[in-house]
Formats: sequence, C-alpha cells, structure tokens
Amino acid sequence: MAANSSATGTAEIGVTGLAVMGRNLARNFARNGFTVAIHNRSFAKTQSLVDDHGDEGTFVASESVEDFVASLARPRKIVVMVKAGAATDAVIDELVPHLDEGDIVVDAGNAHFPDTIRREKALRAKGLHFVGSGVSGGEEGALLGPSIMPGGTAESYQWLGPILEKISAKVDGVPCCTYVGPDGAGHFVKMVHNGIEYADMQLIAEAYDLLKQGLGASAAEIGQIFADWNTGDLESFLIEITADVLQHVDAASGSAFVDIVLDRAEQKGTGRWTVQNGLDLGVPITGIAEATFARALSGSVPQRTAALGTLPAHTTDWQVEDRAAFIEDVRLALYASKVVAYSQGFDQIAAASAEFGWDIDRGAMARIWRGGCIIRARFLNRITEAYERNVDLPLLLADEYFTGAVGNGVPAWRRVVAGAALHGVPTPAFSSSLAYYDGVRAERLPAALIQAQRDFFGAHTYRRTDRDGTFHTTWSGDRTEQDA
Ligand code: NBP
Repeated sequence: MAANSSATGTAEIGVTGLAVMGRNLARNFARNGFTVAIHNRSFAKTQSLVDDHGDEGTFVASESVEDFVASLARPRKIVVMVKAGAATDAVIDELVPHLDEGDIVVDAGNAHFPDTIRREKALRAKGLHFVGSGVSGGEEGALLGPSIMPGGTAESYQWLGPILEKISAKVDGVPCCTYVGPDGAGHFVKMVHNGIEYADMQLIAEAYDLLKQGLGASAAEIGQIFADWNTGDLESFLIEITADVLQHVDAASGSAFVDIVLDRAEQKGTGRWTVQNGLDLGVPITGIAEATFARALSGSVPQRTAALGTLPAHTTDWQVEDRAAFIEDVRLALYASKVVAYSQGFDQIAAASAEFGWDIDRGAMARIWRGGCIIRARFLNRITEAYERNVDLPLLLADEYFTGAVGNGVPAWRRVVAGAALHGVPTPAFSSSLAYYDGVRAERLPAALIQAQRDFFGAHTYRRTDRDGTFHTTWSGDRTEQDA
C-alpha cells in the first residue's frame, strides 16, 4: 500500500464511499490488477478495507479528498459509491475543485436519472465527464462481477470501458457491461432493470401462492418445483434463490422459513420511480405497476385488518385433481406473464430513448443483464436475439420466438388466471399481464366508448374510423356532428 502523502498519481481508478458496495467494488478493481485509490468520508472504513483486504491488490488509501484526487493518474477516473441523493451531491461538490478538465466522475449509486441528467450538465459545463452508471448484483456482484450500465459521454467510455468491462460479470466470455447512452441513460436502464425485478419477484410470489393454494403443497415441496423449473426456460437467479428460500427451515421454530416471515414487502423506491416514469411517458408497464402496488397492499395494515374476516369471498377450497397438469399450467402462465413484464420494460426503455435522444440498443441491454445482476436469466439471450432480428421491434411479444413461446402457454395462462379468480387467490401480476396481452392484441378496444364519453361531458372531440378529421357532437343540443 502506498502512503497517501506521497500523492503519486498512479492509481488507475478511484473509489470514494467504502460501505458494502464501494468496498467490494474497490476490491474487485484491485483483484483484477488495477491500482485503486480509496477514500471514505470517515477514515475508519478506508483503514478497515486496507487492514482486511490490503493483500488482495494495490490500494492507495487517502484520508483527505485532496490526497485522494492527487493519487490518481490522469484523466482521473473516480467512482462515487455513496448513499444516493444529497450525499452524492455533497461528494461531487467536494471533488470538483480538485479535478482537471477531462477527468471522469462516475456515480455508481442508485441515483434517480433526472438527478444524473442535472449533474452531467453541471459537470460538462466545467469540462468534466459525469457518468451515471447502474450497478446491479448487490454486495456479492460488486465483489465478484456485477452487471454495469454506464451512461455519460461516449468519450468517457473509451477510458472507462476497458476497466469496467474487466471487473463486470462475464457470460460466455462476453462482459456484462456496455455503453448505454448519454447523460441519464445508464441510471434510467438500471431503474427499469429494478422495475422488472419487482415484476419478476411478484410473479414468482404469485406462482408460489397458486401452488400453495391449489395443491396444498408445503414450502419445501414448492421449493422442489421451483428447482425443477430452474432447469428449463425459466432458469434464472430469482427462480434459483426462490427454490433455496422455500426449502430453508427456520432454526428457532422448526417451521419453513417463509412461513415465519411477516408478509409485508418493503421497497427502497426504484419500483416507484419506474412506475412514475411509465405514467409520465404513457407506457403501460402494468406488470411493474401491479408488483409495486402489491407491495403497497401487503403493507396496508389498517385496510387488511378491516377486511380480514369481513369481506365475503364466496369461494371454495381449491382442490386440484391433476397436480402435474396444474404445475405445468402455472409454469407456462409464469413464463408468459414474465415475457409481458419484460416486453413492457423494453417498451419503456424505447420510449425514454426516443424522448431523451439516448439511442439505447435494447438487445445490448438484455445482453448485459445475462450475468451479475438480480434478473439474470437464460431467456435474456432470446431477447437479445429478438432485437438483433429487428432493432426497431415495436413489441417484444410480437417477435417470432416469443409469439410462439407465449402463444403455446395461453390456454394454461387463462386456466390459471380464471382458477385464481374463482378461488379467490390474488394474482394481480398474472391477471394484469394476461389482460395486457389480450388488450394489445385486440382488433378493437372499448377506448372508443371512452372517447365518446369524453366528448359528451367535456367536448374533448373524437376521430372517426371512416374518415379523417376531428369531430364533436353537440350532445346537449341537437346532436349534430361538427368539425372540431
Ligand atoms: P450506503 O447507501 O449505505 O451509503 C453509505 C456510504 O455513503 C458511506 O460510505 C458513507 O460515508 C457515505 N456518505 C453518506 Br451516507 N453521506 C455522505 C456525505 N454527505 N459525504 C460523503 N459520504 C457520505 O452504501 P451502500 O449500501 O454501499 O450503497 C452505495 C450506493 O450503491 C447507494 O447509492 C446504493 O443505492 C447503491 N447500490 C446498493 C446496492 C446494495 O445491494 N446495497 C446495490 C446496488 C446499488 P460514512 O462511512 O462516512 O458514513
């Protein structure tokens, strides 16, 4: 370890913010042979990293921001890994006076993309590169290889790309890191990744509940079903850990672990951001929205308490006769609903890319999500292939592979959703995904009636199916039609 006071200026990358994520990211850089400058607001974390892992590579520890910056080779590449929000601004404000033109500041925390757009603009005006980068994979990913989604300037990626690609996860030798697009693009894609993660988790939870209610199966039995599913099209990190969690027994009570966990799902807010942005852009991301609201419902304690034992269900117990067929139906319904959630998420990325001029390659995003991150899954290869077949694909579901893969499961999907409704099992994500599927493929939607109502009470006008133009009917008068 070099002494901070010598300020050698040789470190190839710097990390400031050495809590769980920054500490592991710094170790990952060092283990990959990079000389890493390290810094944290309180020096204890810096010291502890050196004490515990100093032998894993070359760390240059500094107590002050000034020494930290001075220890880096130019152009300086500094990864900021602090609590998202005000802390990020505070760190940037502290760093900037010590930086030189062309230096690169990477915010690898979970920033909200409008903040990244603001920060990029401010630093660009000072001749600095600001890179908002999504990093997924949690603590373990940061250490062993995360999925990395960097935005900012293409020029900054020429410097950063080789370093970030080296520490990222690899699938078939391909790094799970690529340049995403200008300013907020990287953090935007990370946000949608997290939104999809919400949908994926909710769908898995609903599949578990369906198997529990329909089969009366134990957590361990359902865990085995998920383990079996993990050998096929559904193979993914989330299915794998679900099998693991369901088979885990609570040491204190001897019960299945999942049965002793309070059923109130919490959130840190990226799902909410994704849904808010979906509303802003007018993109129906119903899978992500239902997943976010399902967490909110689980935490609606007064409402749940008021409803429990009060609201009549008018259902009977669900006793599935052909267990194997039911398990296969739930598997097919889960796969189909999952494709809908991803299809919607990729629509959101396309809409934002057009809105902000980011030119995001959706196939490349699926490729860098194949490893390192929470939603890593076998079927992401299929998404990359779909966008390679047609870079402007308007709807993932309409790609020939997914049309077949989802289409085959539609009868099962309908049986599962209908069964859930009949037996009172809440499946908001399964149900809304099927409703989206039917909505998006419908030749004619009842939106025509909504337009008519809007014209009736608010003179909002309507267009006709049989000729061009915009019209209004004088509803309160003689009901003649006027050109609007
Ligand atoms: P935290 O989000 O818990 O942040 C703690 C770090 O922020 C410490 O280094 C702390 O310094 C520093 N910090 C704070 Br708080 N306020 C500061 C300020 N005003 N000035 C300078 N430093 C300040 O750490 P984390 O869980 O490692 O996450 C880091 C980032 O990575 C976050 O944005 C998070 O959302 C994101 N992320 C986390 C995960 C995950 O699995 N945890 C996954 C992906 C992304 P101190 O030691 O002096 O208090």
